[in-house]
Order: sequence, then C-alpha cells, then structure tokens
Amino acid sequence: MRPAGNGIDMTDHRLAPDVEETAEAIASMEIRGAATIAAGAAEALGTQAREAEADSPAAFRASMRAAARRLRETRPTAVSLPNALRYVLRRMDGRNVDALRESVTDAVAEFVAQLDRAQEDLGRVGANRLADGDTVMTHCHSTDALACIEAAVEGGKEIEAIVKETRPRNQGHITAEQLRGMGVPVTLIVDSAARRYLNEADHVLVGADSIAADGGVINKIGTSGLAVNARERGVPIMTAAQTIKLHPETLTGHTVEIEMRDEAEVIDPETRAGIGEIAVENPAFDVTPPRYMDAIVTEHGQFPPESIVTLMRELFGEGAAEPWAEP
Ligand code: RUB
Repeated sequence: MRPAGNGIDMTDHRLAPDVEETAEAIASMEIRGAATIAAGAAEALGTQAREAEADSPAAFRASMRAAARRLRETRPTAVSLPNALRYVLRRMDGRNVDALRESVTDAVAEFVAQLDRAQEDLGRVGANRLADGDTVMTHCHSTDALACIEAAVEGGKEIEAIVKETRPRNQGHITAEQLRGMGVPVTLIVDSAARRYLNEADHVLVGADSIAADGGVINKIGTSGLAVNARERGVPIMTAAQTIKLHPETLTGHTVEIEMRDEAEVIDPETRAGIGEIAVENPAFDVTPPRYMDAIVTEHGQFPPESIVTLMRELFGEGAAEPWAEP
C-alpha cells in the first residue's frame, strides 16, 4: 500500500480531512499534552467513521485502520495516543457498515467521557496529598496535574504555585494562565532556577506521557533533573497520570521512544549560524527512575512507582496488540 503525499490512501480508503488536520495539529503541537492528544485522536477516528465512504465492512475496517495509522505516526512518546486508538478499534464491531459506524461512534463517546471522569477522580486523590497553605512546583503543562490543584482549591485549600517555564516551548505559560484562572498565586521561574526555589516548595507535581512497567515516568524533558533535585532537598514529588498513560508494551521489555524535535525550537537558524558550527539536540522527554518519584496518582488511587506494574497487568494484560496493522 502506498499512501499519497496528501494523506489520501490510494488503495481502498480515503482519510477524512479531519483526520489529516488532527494528525498535523498533533505533530505541530497545536494539540498537545498526553490526555488532550488521546481525546483528539479518538475524536478524529469518530469523524473517520462518520465520513468513511465504505461499501463493505472490510473496506470500512480498512479505512479505520488507515486513519489510526496516520494518527499513530504523529508523535512517538505519549502512549495515551496508541492506547486511545486501541480502545476505539477494539470496540469496532458489527455485521454491516452502519453497525460498525455506530460501534465506533459509541466507543469514541465512551472513551472521551472516561478520560474526563478519570481526570476528575485522580484530581481528588492528588488533592488529598496537598495541605492548606502548600506551595506546589510544576513542570510543563499537564491537565492531570492541574486537576489535582483544582480539586484542592475547590476543597477550600489555599495553594500557591511555582511554575517552571519549561523551555523550549514554554508550556509553563499555559500552566501559569490556567492556575491564575483558578485564583492560585503563581511565581514563574526559568528552568535553571528550580533548585533554588525548591526551598520554598512543599510538593513537586508533574504529569506523564508514559509510565513504564518498572515505574519509570516519561514526561517533559527536565522532569528527571527536577526529581533528583527534589529528592536531594527532601521535597516530595508526585506524578498525576490517568491509567491511559500506562505503557503496555513495556511489560514485554520494550522501551519508550523519546521524541527528538526540531532543533529550531532550541535556537533560531540565524542565531545558530552566527555562533558557528554547533550540534543542537532537542529531546522532548526524559525518564525519571522510580526511585526518585514518591507516588503515581491515578483514577484508581495512588501507587508507589514500583507497584504500578500490578495495575498495568490488570488493565492491559501481558502486552499490546496493534489493531491498526493490516491483517
Ligand atoms: C506535555 C507533557 C505533559 C504530559 C501530561 O508535553 O509532558 O506533562 O503530556 O499532560 P508536550 P496531561 O507539550 O510536548 O505534549 O496531563 O495533560 O495528559
């Protein structure tokens, strides 16, 4: 099979324009953050189901697989993306195209509702770890992490935040804005000031793109350094992550691919040329070993990182199929 450059698969199925747009938005980070990516990808599959012009169940299924493959290839690290595609494709069922279409639409609605519910539930768990008057240091922008602060604030606790700007994309600005929306006092700092300001923090709170079977937390680049510093300073650090972030392939020994992004995010080409011949690297994520993380907060409660494998087995079995692959 040879997909055309415009995203239209020439063999047996066309991708709905919304699938192509969503894929481009995920790749360019217009849609970003693991939970939001998962919801966007699932909804794009829903559009594909509605708009697929399939004259047989086999053609419909093939077009759904093609859409899932296009979405899957956008960003490699957040496992919520393939987990979302798996959730929907596994529930695709029916004897004719209409029934298949309906099963996908239902699965997408169920998936998105579940994401929202999981975030609310884990928010309440995470909020229990925060005390009235606490100051929380954040890294990047995580909707799961913010759900914990929001639940604490709604529960009447006064929380302050120290927000790392998170170079190179400055997702800390989004975090700062959303925290202000909750009425939380915010101090924005550059990433390299984190260790100094840990003296004033009661907690470090981050999200996750993937969680490995050994309890390693894969999150925005800089998380691991922050965790090591937090441990050295005696500041507890927690990851807020709904179970869609658990990486089933790590149960069978696979490692999580770390996305390398465009060097121009680090330095603009003109400034770079002025410096002279230099190498530039831009890894988007890093791995925090479980020994530097105090707790992983999920919608099923909080876990020491080393025990997350038990929950992973329960929810995902011993591995992960790829239902988008051609049979
Ligand atoms: C975002 C990031 C977030 C996690 C969790 O990276 O690392 O901490 O995705 O977010 P990027 P959420 O900006 O490169 O996508 O809790 O919203 O799923």
